Amino acid sequence: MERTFIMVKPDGVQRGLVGEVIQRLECKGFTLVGLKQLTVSRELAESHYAVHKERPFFKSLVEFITSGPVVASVWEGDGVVASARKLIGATNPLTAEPGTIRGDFGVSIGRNLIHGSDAIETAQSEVALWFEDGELSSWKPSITPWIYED
Ligand code: IDP
Repeated sequence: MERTFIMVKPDGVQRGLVGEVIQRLECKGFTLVGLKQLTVSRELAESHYAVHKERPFFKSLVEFITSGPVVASVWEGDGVVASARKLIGATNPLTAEPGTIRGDFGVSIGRNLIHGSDAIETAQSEVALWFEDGELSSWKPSITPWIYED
């Protein structure tokens, strides 16, 4: 089953949106398989955002992500990577559609509340970067037949 990595960033934690994010993903029908709050080290932040290391906002992004606790999670479900990106909305909250997390709760690109893996391969490497195997639970919710036809 497909998995994705979702992180509520320090602004989302400070604003009390952790429950809202979890609820939206649960209500959609995805399964939570890993969850933890942590304060991110510089090393982890730089690895996570390595693809952006030449961008002008890289330094402030790393400083921001390491500035307070984040809530890291792993979710499972059919098409979860692309679907979670839709639930999250566009990178800039000002242009993100209403009904998306960023569209409903944010106004600034540097405070866009949440991260979600952008592709299946990225999701696999991000899950491995943020979680040990023993921190993830493989389980099948008993409600599964009410979410999937087979
Ligand atoms: P994504 O989070 O929607 O996948 P990316 O382009 O991968 O967007 O950028 C990673 C993160 O870097 C964004 O979520 C945002 O926090 C930050 N970021 C991207 N572009 C800018 C910018 O132009 N100014 C400040 N921060 C930015």
